[in-house]
Amino acid sequence: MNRVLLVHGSPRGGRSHSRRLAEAFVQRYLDTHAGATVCRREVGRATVPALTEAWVAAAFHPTPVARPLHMQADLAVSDELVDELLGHDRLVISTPMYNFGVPSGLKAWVDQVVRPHRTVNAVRQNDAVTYHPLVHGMRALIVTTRGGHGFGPGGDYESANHADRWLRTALGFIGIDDVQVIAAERDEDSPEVFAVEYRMAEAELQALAGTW
Ligand code: FMN
Repeated sequence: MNRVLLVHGSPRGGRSHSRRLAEAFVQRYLDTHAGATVCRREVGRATVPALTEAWVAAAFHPTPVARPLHMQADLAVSDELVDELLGHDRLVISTPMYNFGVPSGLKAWVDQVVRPHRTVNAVRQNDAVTYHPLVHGMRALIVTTRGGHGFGPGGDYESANHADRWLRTALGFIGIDDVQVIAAERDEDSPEVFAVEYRMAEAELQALAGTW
């Protein structure tokens, strides 16, 4: 228990606000949970392969144990990322909002870990298919920053938020339903205005860390 997988989505390093907020949260989490561990997965500054035709054919093979060797090779990265995810029980994702969604590296990571037969099962009965999530007992936190404002619950631009809201949907699809989102907005306003938002998110994260 208390094994944290920390996934960083920003292409920015030291300048990244979402990364810094998430790192501070995890540090506090480690300080308040004896025996807790953290493993970092970089997807913003490292290349996660986009899905290919070969990947789709291999992942959707009807009988996974009968996959030929070349198909197994096509899923090697996905298998590594899925194994890593399943080896943890806490998931922290840091990400900026990019063009109303998430940066492409984080999208690619999600594509690699939403895996038929491994993290979600599609069960066909007569003409209909139903989906059964295969990830159990995992809790997630999304730490996000945005240049604009009003993308949170009840905000004027909530419906334009395809970042953390989409992440919540995709994670729920594989069984990660316990998802919290903490955001700092207005990064594109003045530094003083953003600093207030940042400090509020920081305080919220620090308070959450002890009980999460
Ligand atoms: N902010 C928004 O509110 N909505 C957007 O759609 C949006 N798109 C962006 C696209 C790009 C390519 C960049 C560089 C920034 C964008 N921003 C947008 C601003 C970032 O979300 C904001 O600066 C964020 O704090 C950056 O996160 P980081 O410091 O962790 O890298």
